[in-house]
Amino acid sequence: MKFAHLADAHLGYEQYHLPFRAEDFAKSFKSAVESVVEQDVDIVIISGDLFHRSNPNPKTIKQAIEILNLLRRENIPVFAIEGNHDKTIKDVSIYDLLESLGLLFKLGLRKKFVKSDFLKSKTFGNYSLVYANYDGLTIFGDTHRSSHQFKLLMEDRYLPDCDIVVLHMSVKEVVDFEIRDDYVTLKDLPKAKYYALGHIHIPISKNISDSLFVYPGCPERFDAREYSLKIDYFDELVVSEGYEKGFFIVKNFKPKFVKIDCRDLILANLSVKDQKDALSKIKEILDFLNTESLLILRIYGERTINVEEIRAILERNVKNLRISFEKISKERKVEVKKINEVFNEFELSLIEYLKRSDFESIIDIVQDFVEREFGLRKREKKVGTLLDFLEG
Ligand SMILES: [Mn+2]
Repeated sequence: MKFAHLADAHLGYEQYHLPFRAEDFAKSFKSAVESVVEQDVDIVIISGDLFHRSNPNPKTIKQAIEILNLLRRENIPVFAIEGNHDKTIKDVSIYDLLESLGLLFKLGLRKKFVKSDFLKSKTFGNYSLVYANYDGLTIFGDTHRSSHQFKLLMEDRYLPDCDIVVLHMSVKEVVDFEIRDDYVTLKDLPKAKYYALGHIHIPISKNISDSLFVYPGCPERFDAREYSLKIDYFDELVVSEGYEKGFFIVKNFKPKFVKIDCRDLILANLSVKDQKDALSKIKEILDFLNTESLLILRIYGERTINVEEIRAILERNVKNLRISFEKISKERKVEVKKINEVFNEFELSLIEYLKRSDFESIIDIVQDFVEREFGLRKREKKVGTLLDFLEG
């Protein structure tokens, strides 16, 4: 069995309010699907966020129909789930519309029982859990849910162990950078051979105890973190390559990443002394730009600079420029004093005393310390008075 695994196409996303970016997202998804058709796969799995919004405009819907039609023409069934961006609480979602058109099969909980060539239903309370059975393989999945809701549903084992499970969420052990939103852990998931995941926009493929956990990522550059190239110019010029974009072809449960060409998104961070320094640094980074690229330029400096002059130079060299200037204050020298320059002898001996761990509470320590230092007997003095004494 050979399948393609895609996710997070985000069709209709006018990044930075630029209409041509929505075209880019459609182009990248189309290139991915064209590449899928060439690879002669049996099925396609889409792990959510096919659209950027749950109510895409007619133009975006038309793009989706035309692209998915490339797969239908080849009789390649598409199994999909809704992501956090394109799910809806309304009765009919955009996925239901595409399903009516025969362009995909939607997996997950529904009010109605479904049975067709590829789809089966399993009863879950008042709902039906719609899953796929293809070539003897069971493919379960569901719409994006909060980790709280997902864990509650999994307490009742709503998703059973299966061959492939399709989900749109962050799985903590799979994502090795800090997750900014909700996540689940491995123990929350059903057992499967292949976890067809969506939601994380950079490609990740991990093998954990004989199971594959795969995020294909977004086929376009969704935000500045997904740069193609990063230029840092503080003391010296440092250029680092960014992330590849694409999807996975999985043959006999072995995933292979397929790269898609998309527009460059270049992130540049510059620290400058003055306008002259800024212009000379800008001149040096021109070689890394191209007239089709998006440039996000962040300039940091102690003195205000003429951003418009820089903009005029760069605008000729890139497709779109986003430029920001942030004034930074002079580096403040932090003097690190030695402990005996800060505290007097009495305080130092108190600190040493506080480090002792053989006392039950801080009050015991203080009582004992005061008794030792000043010869006061703790039985004769109340705790409150002791504290008053210390504060005074
Ligand atoms: Mn997404």
